Amino acid sequence: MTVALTVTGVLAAPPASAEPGPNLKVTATVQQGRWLPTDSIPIDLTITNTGDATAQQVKGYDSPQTGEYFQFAQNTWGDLEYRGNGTTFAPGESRNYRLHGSVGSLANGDPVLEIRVSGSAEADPSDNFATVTVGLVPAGTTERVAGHLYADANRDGLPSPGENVAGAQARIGGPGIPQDLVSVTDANGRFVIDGVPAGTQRYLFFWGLPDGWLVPYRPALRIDGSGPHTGLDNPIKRPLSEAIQASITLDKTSYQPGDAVKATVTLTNVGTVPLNGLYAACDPVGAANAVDVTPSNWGPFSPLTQAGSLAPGQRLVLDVAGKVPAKAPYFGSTHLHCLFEGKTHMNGPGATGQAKAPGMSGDSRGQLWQDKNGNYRPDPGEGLANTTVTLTREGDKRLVSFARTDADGFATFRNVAMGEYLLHVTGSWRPAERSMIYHYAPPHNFGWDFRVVPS
Ligand SMILES: [Ca+2]
Ligand SMILES: [Ca+2]
Ligand SMILES: [Ca+2]
Repeated sequence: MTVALTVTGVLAAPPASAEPGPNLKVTATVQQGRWLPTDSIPIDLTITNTGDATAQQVKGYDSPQTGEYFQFAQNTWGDLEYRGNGTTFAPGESRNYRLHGSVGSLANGDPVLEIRVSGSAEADPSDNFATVTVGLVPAGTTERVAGHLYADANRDGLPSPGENVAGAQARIGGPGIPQDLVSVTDANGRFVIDGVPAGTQRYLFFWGLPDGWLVPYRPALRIDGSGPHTGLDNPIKRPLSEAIQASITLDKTSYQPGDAVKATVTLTNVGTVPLNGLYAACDPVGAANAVDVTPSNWGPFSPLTQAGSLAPGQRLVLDVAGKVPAKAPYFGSTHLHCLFEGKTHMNGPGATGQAKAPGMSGDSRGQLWQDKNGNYRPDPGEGLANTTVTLTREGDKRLVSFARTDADGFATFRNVAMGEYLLHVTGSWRPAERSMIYHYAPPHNFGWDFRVVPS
């Protein structure tokens, strides 16, 4: 009761800041986060003008008190930046800011800093600062990292009898770890690494694995004392391409835009174990002339369901319906290119079915040059002049066009159907590298140039 009365009494008293004018007030908080070096640490700021006049030239800055140095990020202060003109706060106005910063190490303990704001004609500076403590992971914090290494020979994505990998080295490295920490896996494939120091970039990797096995990607471990990192599952895999043969054929050799395509996709499990969780990942580069296939047309092999399966020895033929995209003639061809992957598998096989999409043609212009000054760039005077060049089709090597270079080494092949071609040079020169021309219609076109060397 006494306390309550006292508090009421304090609140009822006239505030010390009763003077007229702008009167800024700041509060600040740091999120709890077990912060580590390289973390971007947020500090939330609320600035209020409790006065009766507009605050001008309002700026913010910090004053380190104790602990690790807290480095504010570039431009994090925004319109409060103390080297700028400052900002304004109308009477009663309140705004929130989120500042970011980081620490370089944990050695000096939690940073304690004062956040201060200043403005012109401030009525009462006594509440213009707030003190915050940034809660770092205590210096010297370590964790145990332990797990299981196994070779997923039966491709079920799980540890199975006989799959333990013994005698391999599990290693952890990263910034601030001068030498990798190492544990050799025991007969059960288990490893234990003690004393892994705190940090955001703690990489677990393996040496001495059996040949040809693949290690799935694992992001860096965050070691901040909150663990646990003691049950890490580490399957290694054979490439799925060893177990699946894949092919794709299209039902026609030539299509028009909008034509229906029937693709025959043949998948054979040439391995000895069942394969599950399979799916087709098509057109990985997003080519504008790739056959459009609605994912559901893949049935269980849809990338959305990832539920395809193949029994040992099974040969599965999928009829997959698609459509030729409008852009196919720009490239002179259309294709269905797919990788066959699986949820718990790595490095599946790829297959491509391709067909012509005729109808567009145009000029193809480029340059031949000899690198007289050895800087791997065409320079003035390096063009290969007055030389006959020819184009042959990539597939059947048929000659489709010829041209002659001008004084600067430029040649133009006239009215060539869109597609891929090989360029040849007559006489005593030849292209230094494979001279493939990707002759596509605008805006997918790009010029070409080839360095030549004596043949
Ligand atoms: Ca104030
Ligand atoms: Ca297994
Ligand atoms: Ca040059």
